[in-house]
Amino acid sequence: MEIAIIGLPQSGKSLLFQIMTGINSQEIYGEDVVRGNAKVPDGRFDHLVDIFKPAKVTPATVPFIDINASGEKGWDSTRQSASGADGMLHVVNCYDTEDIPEVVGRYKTLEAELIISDLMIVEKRLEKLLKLPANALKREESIQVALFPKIKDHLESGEPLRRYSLSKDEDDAIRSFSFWSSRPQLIVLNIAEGADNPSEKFQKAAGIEESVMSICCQVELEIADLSQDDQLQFLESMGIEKPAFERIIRTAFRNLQRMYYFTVGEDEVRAWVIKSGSTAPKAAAAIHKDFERGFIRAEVVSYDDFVACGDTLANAKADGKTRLEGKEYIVKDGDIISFRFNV
Ligand SMILES: Nc1nc2c(ncn2[C@@H]2O[C@H](COP(=O)(O)OP(=O)(O)OP(=O)(O)O)[C@@H](O)[C@H]2O)c(=O)[nH]1
Ligand SMILES: [Mg+2]
Repeated sequence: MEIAIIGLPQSGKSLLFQIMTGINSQEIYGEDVVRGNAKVPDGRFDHLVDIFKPAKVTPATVPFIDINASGEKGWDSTRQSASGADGMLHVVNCYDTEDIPEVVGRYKTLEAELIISDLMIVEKRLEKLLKLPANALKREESIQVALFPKIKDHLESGEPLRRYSLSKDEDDAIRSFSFWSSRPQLIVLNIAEGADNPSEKFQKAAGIEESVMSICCQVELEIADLSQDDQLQFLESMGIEKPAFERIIRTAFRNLQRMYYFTVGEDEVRAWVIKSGSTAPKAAAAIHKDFERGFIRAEVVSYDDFVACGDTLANAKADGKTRLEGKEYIVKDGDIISFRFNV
């Protein structure tokens, strides 16, 4: 699970990466990708930490990668380094112009680069497969031979692969190619200080359905450097309620179809990241494989019930808000869980 930050040169990728992860990738020379984790901001988690005052605090994180690539060659050479990215943040420079058609043009320039880079892979692969006799093709290769002429046409018409609907088999058969244009995108407009939020106008003008968010990277980098109290004061003085980068991280995280549950105690308050829709034993495996194998029950209280019961587990239990859930239980975001297991 990873999110790749892409964008044209000087769009503000590394600033955004630094705001979210605290890592200044400009200080790391000679790497075409830099990796770092961003904390997922969550008021519920902060509240649990306040209540339990644990020795150790482990919030949910999202791994981001800052990618330095441009031009079709660049996209081709960094493709493998970013092959584990399930999603992308596409940063567009909006700080030196407010002209929407100009900004849309920048967005489409990079989209076209990615599409052409994918197209070259498709053409090369198809050429190779067509040289083989049909009866020598493995199952996956037969799927590719049938599919690639279709996705070639699609790419040639300027459309990204994420807008081509693939069957499960087709999806599996092309996964190893790590196509850039097949991954979901969140578009981030890097705007100038004090500029109006252009997200909606951009989305309309570009004719896209992807989510679009705006942030002033330069200002938010200053905010991210401040202590929490100073942050609040600074935001208030600017009439902003929450820094935009927090919403960007949360949205990017949700787009990966992930969520988390909490474990609490005096030793540690921790958020465990799992796939949305996981059963209780699968969720337990995030802590330890043995928890899944020896799973007996999950003792679950929802975050809201916990708070409603005066922020104590004992009250939640006394009020009948603590549930004992079995193997079929689908864990919900924000559940506070303690597992019973037997190894
Ligand atoms: N005025 C202004 N300049 C910005 C803003 N965001 C980025 N810049 C400028 O753009 C430069 C590049 O920002 P980076 O974050 O390094 O951009 P990048 O996309 O990582 O650039 P490359 O890695 O070189 O492709 C910064 O040094 C700033 O001068 C902004 O919000 N306002
Ligand atoms: Mg950079």
